Amino acid sequence: MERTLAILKPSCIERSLIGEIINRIEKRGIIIQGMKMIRMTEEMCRAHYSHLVEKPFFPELVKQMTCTPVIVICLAGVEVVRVFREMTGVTNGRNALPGTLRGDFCVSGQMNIVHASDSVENAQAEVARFFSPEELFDYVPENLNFLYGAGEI
Ligand code: FUP
Repeated sequence: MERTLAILKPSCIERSLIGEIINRIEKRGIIIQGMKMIRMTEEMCRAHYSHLVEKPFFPELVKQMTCTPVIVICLAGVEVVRVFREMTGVTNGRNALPGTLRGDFCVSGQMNIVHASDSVENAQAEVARFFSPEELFDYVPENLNFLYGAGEI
């Protein structure tokens, strides 16, 4: 089973959407194996958004990601990296399809409420960056056989 990283960003926290997003994650059948509130630092932003450090909007991105605490969540499931990325929708909420988290809850490319890892490789690195091993649980629900059919896991 794969793991991926979700971050409920300051725009999610400020708009009181924490419950909505976690509700959607749970209802979809995605398993939560770690969750905590943290305050991101500029250094953490530089590591997490290393592909964007040279962009002109990077200082604004740091400001935006550090202005309130965030909630980091380790999600687990079969192909969960792709499943949660698709559930999140494209970067700009104005272009995100209805039914996605960004498409249903935001209208911005910056204040886009949720981060989702974009590849299996990045997901592994991001989960390891935000969680120590003892903060992660190999928990799966008792009803796993009703989340997935025979041979899917
Ligand atoms: P995503 O993987 O969809 O979160 O998108 P990116 O990694 O490309 O961007 C990360 C964050 O940088 C976005 F969520 C918001 C911010 N960003 C901007 O502010 N302006 C841009 O043009 C692109 C990204």
